[in-house]
Amino acid sequence: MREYKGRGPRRKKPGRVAMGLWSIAGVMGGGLLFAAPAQAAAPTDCPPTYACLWGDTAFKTGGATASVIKLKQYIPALRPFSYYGTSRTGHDSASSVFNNGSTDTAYFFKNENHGGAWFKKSTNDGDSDFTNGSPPGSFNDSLDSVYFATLFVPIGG
Ligand SMILES: [Ca+2]
Ligand SMILES: [Ca+2]
Repeated sequence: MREYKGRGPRRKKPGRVAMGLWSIAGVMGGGLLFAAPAQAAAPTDCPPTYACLWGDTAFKTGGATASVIKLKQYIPALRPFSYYGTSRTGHDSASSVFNNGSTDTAYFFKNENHGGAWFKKSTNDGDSDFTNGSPPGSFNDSLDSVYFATLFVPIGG
């Protein structure tokens, strides 16, 4: 409706325009429906604005989704951190991650201080299983630092 007012009374075939808009809405709706199964829902224990790591696959550590390491900015070394409620270190142990941040891509590195190989996850995206061969492959039990893009972006990132 707003668009009609902006374009003024000269337009004489509002019906056709309306159909065009409906067609676009239809295509977008179909695309969203098609994409829905591929997009992971944020795990409940990774709150908005955080990136999260778990020691095991399926966003769990020892069977608990609440047993998480989470960050809002960066963790230069995961070694001193342990998954919530456990004594299990974050060093070389994460097997699933999720970026539930608001805007920033999160970067996950094999070495401390953003060193070594890395992969990234945009907001509302994650990987539930580092061991299944799908990207990011070869990162299982190897992560040692995590940065949101406002803090560090690697070359090529
Ligand atoms: Ca693990
Ligand atoms: Ca490592």
